Amino acid sequence: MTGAGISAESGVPTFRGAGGLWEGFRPEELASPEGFDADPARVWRWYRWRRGIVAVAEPNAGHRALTRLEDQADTFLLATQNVDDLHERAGSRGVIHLHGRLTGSRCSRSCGAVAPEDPSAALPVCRCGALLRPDVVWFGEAVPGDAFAKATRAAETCEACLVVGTSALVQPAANLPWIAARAGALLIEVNPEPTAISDRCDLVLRGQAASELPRLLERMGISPEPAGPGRV
Ligand code: BJW
Ligand code: ZN
Repeated sequence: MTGAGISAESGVPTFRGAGGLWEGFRPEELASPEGFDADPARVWRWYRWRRGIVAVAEPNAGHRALTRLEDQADTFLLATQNVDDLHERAGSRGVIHLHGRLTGSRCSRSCGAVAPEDPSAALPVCRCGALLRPDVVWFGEAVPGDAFAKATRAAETCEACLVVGTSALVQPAANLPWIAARAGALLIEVNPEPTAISDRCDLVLRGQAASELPRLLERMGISPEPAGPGRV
C-alpha cells in the first residue's frame, strides 16, 4: 500500500507535515464536501495546482521498484491512496486507487454525470446545473466498495504487506496493514518518519522510498530497474 510519500521525491507534496498546507488550509478543510460547499473556487484552485504538478512530475525509483516487485511476485496487489498516476506511468498494472484519481470530475449533486476531461471553467458546471467537483474521495465519503474489498482480500491473504510513504492515519485505508498483520503477514514499512503502524512492523526501513525500495529489492536479489530498453 502506498501513500503520498512515495510521490514526494517526484515533487508531489504530501498532505501532512512540512509543506503539507496549501494557502494555510489543512487537507481536511479542502478535501471535504463541507470545504467544497464553503468555497468551491478555492477547492478547484487547489486541485488545478496539484494537477499541474502531477502533469510535469515523473515516476521515481520507488515507483519503478514496485513494478519490478510486481514482475517478480506470484501474486501482487498495489493499493494506493494517491490520486496521481505515477504508479501507472512507472508501469504498474492493475493499480487500485482507494481515493480516486486527480483527473476527471463528477457532479457534486450525484446526478450521475462524470466528465473525464479537465474542465476549463473556474467553476465548472454539470449538465444538471450543479457544480462539477473533482472525482476523488473526500473526508466523510465512502471509498469505492469494489476497490476496498479487493484490497481487504489481499490484506487478509498476503504473505507480506509493504506500507510505503503513508502516515497510516486515514481510515479505512489505514486499517489494511493491521488486517494483514493480524492475518500473519510480514509487515514492512518504508518511511523516513515513525507512523501509526511502525511499532507493529516486522521490518522498518527508515528512509526515503526512492532509495529504500531499490535497496530492499537488491537485498531480495531482484534488480530494481528494468533491464534493457524498458518494459513493454
Ligand atoms: C515519505 C517520503 C519519502 C515523506 N519516502 N515516505 C476519527 C477516528 C477515525 C476515523 C475518523 C475519525 N474522524 C473521521 C474519520 C474518518 C476519516 C479519517 O480517517 N480521518 C482521520 C484523519 C482521523 N476517513 C474518512 O472520512 C474516509 N471515509 C469514511 O470514513 O467514510 C465512512 C463512510 C462509510 C459509508 C458511507 C459514507 C461514509 C475517507 C477518507 C478520504 C481521504 N481523502 C484524502 C483526499 C483524497 C483526494 C485528494 O488527494 O485530494 O486522501 S485526504 C488525504 O489523506 C488523501 C490521502 O490519500 C490520505 C492519506 O494521506 P497519506 O498518503 O498518508 O499522506 P500523509 O501526508 O499523511 O503522509 C505522508 C507520509 O509520507 C508521511 O508519513 C511521511 O513521513 C512520508 N514521507 N517523504 C517515503 N520520500
Ligand atoms: Zn449533475
